[in-house]
Amino acid sequence: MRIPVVWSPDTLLHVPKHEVWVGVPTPGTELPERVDVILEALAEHPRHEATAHDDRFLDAVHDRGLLDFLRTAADEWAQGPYDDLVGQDRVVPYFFQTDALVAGMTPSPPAAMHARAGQYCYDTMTLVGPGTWEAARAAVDVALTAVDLLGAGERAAYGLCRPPGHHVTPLGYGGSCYLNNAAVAAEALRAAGHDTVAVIDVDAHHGNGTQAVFWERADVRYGSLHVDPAAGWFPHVFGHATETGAGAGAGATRNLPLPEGTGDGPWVDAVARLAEWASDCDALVVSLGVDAAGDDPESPLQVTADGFHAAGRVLGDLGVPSVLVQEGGYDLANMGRLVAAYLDGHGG
Ligand code: SP5
Ligand code: ZN
Repeated sequence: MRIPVVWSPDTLLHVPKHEVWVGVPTPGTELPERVDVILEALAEHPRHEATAHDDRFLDAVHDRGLLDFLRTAADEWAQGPYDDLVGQDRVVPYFFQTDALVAGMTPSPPAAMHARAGQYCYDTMTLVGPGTWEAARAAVDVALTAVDLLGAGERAAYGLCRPPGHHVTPLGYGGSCYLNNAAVAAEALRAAGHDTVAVIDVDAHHGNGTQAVFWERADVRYGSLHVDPAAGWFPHVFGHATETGAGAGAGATRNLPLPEGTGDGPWVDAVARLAEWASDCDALVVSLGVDAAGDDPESPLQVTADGFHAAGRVLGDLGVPSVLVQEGGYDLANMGRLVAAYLDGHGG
């Protein structure tokens, strides 16, 4: 049985155009064409269009301030002088209210839109434009529709979420992500009666957002393997092995940072360690980024299609209901077959 695919045409509405990196606009990497190449590679899989869901699980994951900002930001930006003045038609923060700025004082809410952006966005690579909110919200519906398919009896379902989500914290967005699709899926699985849910994140980058959402929770575990942030990789300040959760969630977070250049053998071994750690969970969310691939422009890991197939096998063998959520992966020429390889390994 091939794993059913959930998608939404609205996920194509987000067109990042640029990322601003070290002050320089570079071409966007998280492109709408990612959806096309994945759908093409999964042409033989049953396909479902996402259905609309209310905000219940989105509200469980994110603060209203972030949701309201993202929903209105593009329109408010368009009313400002930014396009006329400097030709910028996307929301790009330039001012960040860090702890270092605040210095223990109580800041007032900024009036200017170009200052407000930095209240929620923690990098300069994650631009908001017309359609960004609609696409991000559609990606949440994709994830929730995949959860629904498990309720209808499927053993696994794949949500072609775009934009991705694992870098989004309760209050902050970044890393090409706007809403945390995997975290929303985990909340929905909990509400559907699965007592313990494991989110296993195989994206090349640490999912600092998902970790933050469940940091003090024992009922949703977060395990990730990723290129070592201590070697200089995004998200830079999180993803170290010493981060294991806090409070009720002490021990419910697990991080396996890997050296640059890590290939199939040790990468699949790390997936197996996370699988064993999660083996007593009742349901699984896989944050399925495929940017650990050798040809991917955004990471130095060297995983092949065989590695993704083996990872699917290892996690599928846990034998629990599984929602697979697309995260990163930017090599348009190869990423479709990498997703297909993982799904074939995981099995229905
Ligand atoms: C979901 C996901 O995989 N997000 C990863 C975002 C990491 N981006 C880090 C970008 C670092 C600079 N890249 C320069 C590329 C120039 N276009
Ligand atoms: Zn990534």
